Amino acid sequence: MMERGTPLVTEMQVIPVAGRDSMLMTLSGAHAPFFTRNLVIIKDNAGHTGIGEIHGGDYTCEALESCIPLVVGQPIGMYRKILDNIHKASKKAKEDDGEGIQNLDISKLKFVVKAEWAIECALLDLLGQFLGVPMCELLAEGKQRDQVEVLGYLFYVSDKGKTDLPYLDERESADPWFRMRRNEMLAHEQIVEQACCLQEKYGFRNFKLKGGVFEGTYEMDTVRALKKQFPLGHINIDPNGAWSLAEAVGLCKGAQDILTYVEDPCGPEAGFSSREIMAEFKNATHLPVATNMIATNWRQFYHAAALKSVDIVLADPHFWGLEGSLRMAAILNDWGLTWGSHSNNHFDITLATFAHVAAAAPGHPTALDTHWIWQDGQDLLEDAPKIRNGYLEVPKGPGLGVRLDMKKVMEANKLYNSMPSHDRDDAAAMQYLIPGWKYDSKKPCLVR
Ligand code: GKR
Ligand code: MG
Repeated sequence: MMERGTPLVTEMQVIPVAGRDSMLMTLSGAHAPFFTRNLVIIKDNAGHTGIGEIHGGDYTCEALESCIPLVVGQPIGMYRKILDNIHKASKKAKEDDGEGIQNLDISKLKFVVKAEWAIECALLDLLGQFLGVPMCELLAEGKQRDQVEVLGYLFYVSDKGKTDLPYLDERESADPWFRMRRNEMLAHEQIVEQACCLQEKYGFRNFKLKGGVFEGTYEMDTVRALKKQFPLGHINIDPNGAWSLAEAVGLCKGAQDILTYVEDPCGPEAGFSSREIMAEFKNATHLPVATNMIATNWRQFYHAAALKSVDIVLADPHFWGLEGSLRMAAILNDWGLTWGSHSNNHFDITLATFAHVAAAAPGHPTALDTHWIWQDGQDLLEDAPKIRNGYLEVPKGPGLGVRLDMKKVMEANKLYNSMPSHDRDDAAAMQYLIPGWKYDSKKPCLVR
């Protein structure tokens, strides 16, 4: 036991893990049967365990491992100093050209993700346990709400039977959503059925359709079908910048009655950056615009704000850090803009973290993105927070307020170790559908 001050970190472990996914379609191709994440587990001499989760892959895993000497032996109360030391020690990778993900090149996602977010989370988990308060009380201005609105993230899903890849089959499940989520869903009616099934299970009132798969006109027809089914629901679409400015304006002008906001409708073109193009889109359509692609750091945000390119910044804590994401929430709220969070496939540790971060966000956040519905059931926690009536519960216990199930973690680690490659590759599955398929940031993935 420590004598005075806060407990000291005695151990930091980095455990890479993998989980199962459906053949979800996006601009970058088709999701593979497995997705990867990295877990950070930090122990202190008060006997507590803190946890954090971040994107997968060897690059991020190695970045985390290199931080261990800067974390072990330090008092948890010095977590800001620990993170500052990590920032000062970190070097920009040679291959990082600074482009970020404005073209959704997923090979660059690892440079946008901040590995130390998982360490920040684990240390705040420990500090909350030491102080006996939930993590959200330590963030920003403290807890603002008991539950956090989340949206139903709808995806077109391809027929896994067209591949020989080991996608999960849940047709025997007793749960109607689990039975549905591994099947092909490409038609408008099937996406509406997907949304109805999700509403039944999780109570969502808001939905986002992942676009960039078919021609924009087809995807907007899906949006219309969704709005018809849910006249009071908020419906959004995210084609990840696949549309040209002219196409995006043509598709969205006058669409205020069906779209609550549009996310990253267009990207860079004709020598103009995506921030300039999105500003022109907003001027032409007057639709609220969200992004997780054109403002992923403060320098990008400065230009996006100066050009008034966006109304809603989906400041994913995996990109911005917990504190950075909430600093963004405060600025947006002061400026009359809106905060939310983007997501990628994740486990329930991220889900719990999203709950705490969003619970502390000032103002009126937009319903949060989460891919969890596609992973639900693959819990690494004994007590994963629940989504009910469209809201994610905020764990009430001290720190993150959840307990890791080490048996499940080690199974997920075994799955990870059985994979020949740990990096996300959306082209491999796609090539079963379209031989020789290659990523093109301007062409929806099924349009070749
Ligand atoms: O899960 O394939 C996906 C998404 O397309 C993801 O890669 C994006 O980063 O969902 C994300 C987004 O909002 O752009
Ligand atoms: Mg997006």
